[in-house]
Amino acid sequence: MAASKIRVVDIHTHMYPPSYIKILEARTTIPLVRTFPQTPEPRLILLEAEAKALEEATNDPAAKPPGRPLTSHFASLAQKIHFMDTHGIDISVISLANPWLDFLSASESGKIGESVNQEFSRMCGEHPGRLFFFAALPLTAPLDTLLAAISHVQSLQYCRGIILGTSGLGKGLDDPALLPIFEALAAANLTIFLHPHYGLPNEVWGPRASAEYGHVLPLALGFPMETTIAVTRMYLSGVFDKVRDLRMILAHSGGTLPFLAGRIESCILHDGQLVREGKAGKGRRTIWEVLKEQIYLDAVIYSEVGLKAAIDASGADRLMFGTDHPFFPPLETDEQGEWESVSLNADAVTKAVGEGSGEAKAIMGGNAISILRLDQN
Ligand code: 5CU
Repeated sequence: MAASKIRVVDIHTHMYPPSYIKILEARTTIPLVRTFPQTPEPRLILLEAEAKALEEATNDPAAKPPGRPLTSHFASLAQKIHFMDTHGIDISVISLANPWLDFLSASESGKIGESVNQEFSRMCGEHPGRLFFFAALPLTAPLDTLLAAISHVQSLQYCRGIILGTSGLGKGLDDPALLPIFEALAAANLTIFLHPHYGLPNEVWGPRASAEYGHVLPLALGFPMETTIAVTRMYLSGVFDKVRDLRMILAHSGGTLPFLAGRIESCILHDGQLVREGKAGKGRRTIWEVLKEQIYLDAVIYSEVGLKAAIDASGADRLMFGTDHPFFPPLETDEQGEWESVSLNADAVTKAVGEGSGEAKAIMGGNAISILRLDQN
C-alpha cells in the first residue's frame, strides 16, 4: 500500500482584507496605517506598546518609523496562495488579524463585521478545498446583533469557527455576560480561536523598551501571558463547566499554560478562600482535564521544548500546525521565498515527535482536518 501523503494545514494564518485596511488608513489612533516621510511603504501600527514610537515619529521626521511595513502579504489573496505553495501548505484556515473588530463603535461593528466575514467567505470560495476561515465577531455591538452574527457565520460554507481576542465584551472572558455567546458558539459547533492582542501594560517593559528592544517584549512575552491569564480566568470562573461543548484553540501553544498549569493547580489547592467556598474540592475538573477535553493548541511556539510541553499538556491529537503569516517575514532574504518563521515551527514538530511519524502527520494537518471538518466543503 502506498504511504499516505502528509497533508499540511495552517490554522494560524491571518489577513486584513482591503476594506479593513481602508478603515485603518482613516484612523488617527492605534490601530492604524500611516505613511511616514522616512519610509516608502505604509506602516501598520497595531500595538499599544508602539504608542510612544508613533508619537516620536509624528513629531520628528528623522525618528525611526513605528510599526511594521504593510506589505502585500497582509491583504493579497494571491500572495497568501503563493505563500502556501512555497511552503507546501495544502489548506489554510485564514482569520482576520488583531485587533479584529474590537475598536469599532457599537453602531458600526455589526455591519462592518458582516461585510468582512462575507469577504473572507468569498476569498475561500475562490479556492474551494484550500481555504477555510475563522470569522470575526462584532463584540462591541448589542447582544442581539452579536447573536445574529453567529447565526450568519454559521451559515457560511467555509467558516469553521471564530477568532476571539481576550477583551470579550470589555471585561475579559470570565464575564458572565459572555455566557450566551459561548453557548451559541458551542451550539453552532463553531470552534473559538483565541488570540492575544492587548499584551501587558507598557510600564512592565520599562523605559528602555520602546527605543531599544523593538517588539520583542510585547510579542514574545506580553502575548503569551495575556492568553494564559485570559484562559485561567475563564477556568476559575467555571466557564468550561458551564459550557461543556465549548471548544477553543489557543494561539502560541497556549501561551504559557502548559508550563504553568501545575502551578495554577497548586495555587487553587492551597487557596484558603477557594477551599472554604468549596471550589477546590472533590469533583472539580482540574485545568489539566480541561486542557485535554475542551482545549486545542496551535503549534506556533518555534521550539521543540515548548512544543513538547504543549503535547504533554494537551496531547499530540490536540495540536495543530500554524505559521502566523503574514507576521514574522524574513528580514534578510526574499519575502517571496521560504520563511524561517515557518521552518522553525515545522522543525520543532519533527524534533518533538519524529519526522514522518503518525504524531507528526496529525500535528501538521490530520488533527485540523478532523477537528475542523476540513474534508467537508
Ligand atoms: O508583529 C505583530 O505585531 C504581531 C501581531 O500584531 N499579531 C500577530 O498575530 N503576530 C504578530
